[in-house]
Parts: sequence; C-alpha cells; structure tokens
Amino acid sequence: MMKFKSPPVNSLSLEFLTEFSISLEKLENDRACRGVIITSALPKIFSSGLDITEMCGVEHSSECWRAVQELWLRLYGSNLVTVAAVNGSSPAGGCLVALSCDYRIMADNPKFSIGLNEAQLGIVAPFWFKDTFVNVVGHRIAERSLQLGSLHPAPEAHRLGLVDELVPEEKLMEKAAAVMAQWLALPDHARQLTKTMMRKAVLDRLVAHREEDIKNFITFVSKESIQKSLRMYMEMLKKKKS
Ligand code: CO8
Repeated sequence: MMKFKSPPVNSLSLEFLTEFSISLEKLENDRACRGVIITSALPKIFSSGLDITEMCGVEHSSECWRAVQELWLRLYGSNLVTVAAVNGSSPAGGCLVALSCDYRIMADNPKFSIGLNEAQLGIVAPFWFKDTFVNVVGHRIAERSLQLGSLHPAPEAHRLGLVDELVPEEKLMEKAAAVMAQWLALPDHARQLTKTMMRKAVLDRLVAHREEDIKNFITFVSKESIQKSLRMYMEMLKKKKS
C-alpha cells in the first residue's frame, strides 16, 4: 500500500512527484510485490493535483513537468496491479493519478469530488491527460467534462464511470484489498500483456512527443495571461475559506 502524506493537501510538488516515482520503481523491482493500493493518509483529500504555486513560479516548471510525465509513464504503464482507494477530493493531477490505475474505488461521500478541472483554472489538460480520461469514460463524457472543467461529486463520478465503485468510507480499504485479491488471482503475464495491449498506443504517444510537450507546457505557463488566471484561482481558493 502507498499512502500519500504531504499536508495540507497532498499537492504534487516536484519533491512529491520524484518520491512517488522512486517508490513505484522500487515496488516494480521487488519480485515479492505484484500490486499496489494507492490512497491518502490525509482526511478528505486524496491529492489536490499539481502544486499551483510551484507551477506559477516559472523557474522549476520544466523539471516539474518532466516529473509529471515520468510519474504518469511509470504508473499508467506499470506491470503491477494498481488500485486507487480515493478517500477524498481528487482534482486535476490527483484525478490523473486515480485514472492511471487499473481500478478506482471512491468513498461514498458527496463532499468528495474528482475530475480534470484544468479549464476552471484557465489552463488546458494536455493530450495524455485527455487520452487517459477518454480511455476510462469514453469520448463524449470526457469532452463535456473537460470543456466544463467539471469536478464530479463521488455519486456522479460513479454514474459516469470515472470511478468503478463507491463504498462507505470505513469499508474502503477492505474493499480495495478484496479487489486486489481478485486481480491478483490471474496469471501476471496474461494480465500484464493485456494491460500493455490496451495502453501502449497512449503511452507511446507521449514518449514520441515528450520534449515538445515540455516546450508547450513552458510556453503556456509562462504567458502573463495564464499566470494571472492561476493567481486569481489561488486567491479564489483563499477567499473561499474566509
Ligand atoms: N497547489 C498548491 N497549493 C494548494 C493546492 C494546489 N493544487 N490546493 C490547495 N492548496 C493550498 C491552498 O491554497 C491552501 O493554502 P493556505 O492554507 O495557505 O491558504 C491550502 O492548500 C489548503 O487548501 P484549502 O483551504 O482549499 O483546503 P480544503 O480542504 O478546503 O480544500 C481542495 C482542499 C479541495 C484540494 C482545494 O484546496 C482545491 O480545490 N484545491 C485546488 C485544486 C486544483 O484545482 N488543482 C489543480 C492543479 S493543476 C493540475 O493538477 C494539472 C495541471 C495541468 C497543466 C497543464 C497546463 C498546460
């Protein structure tokens, strides 16, 4: 089991992303490990997505973006069985982490929401976020949800197929373990080859366009208008509190 614990909101900072990738790599290389359940040690939040403050500061943006790519390539292409036990809100990059797993179980709490809400921040989810989303929910639902930057409350996320199952919060880990056992009952090689067959085209697309994707990201976040949108969004988050 891997438990995110980076208060206050498990934002995906460069440090967090690097540690996450290294931990996954270690598990991949451990012959005794065949699967991982990903969850959060924080109440109410699975992950708040990319660290917006870091993203606003242009100096690390290329390194940050490479780290996001690296993590996604590793997680989406993982040979392990990956189960996301989503025990709190999961916007943007947090949603991508869940979408990249083989199976998603979410706590049945309408206060928890999940989705690729980039459009709400005035930014655009890159093509590989979109591809991952389409592969889970289909083109129409992904298109509407991405254009509106929707954050779906857990019951709606379940209806749309964004999460596979809803369970009462106190049953989440028990259920995740049961799902893991079900997936591990299959021969690894058959399951792994099937997973590769389903995901390879999408993974290969980013591998082929990685440097271009980093360049696009930097050009985009360096724009004054985008910086302004991100600053406004952070202010809106702060105001919401007071
Ligand atoms: N990054 C940095 N800081 C954050 C983030 C974040 N993603 N989210 C929250 N924080 C900060 C808040 O500003 C606040 O700071 P402070 O205490 O100094 O005011 C603190 O964390 C706690 O936040 P809240 O008070 O809002 O906590 P709540 O428990 O009320 O809510 C939520 C938690 C639901 C996670 C809420 O904070 C939220 O909605 N956060 C924003 C999440 C979001 O929209 N993330 C999108 C990130 S973008 C991304 O992941 C993909 C980028 C793709 C880029 C492509 C470009 C080309």
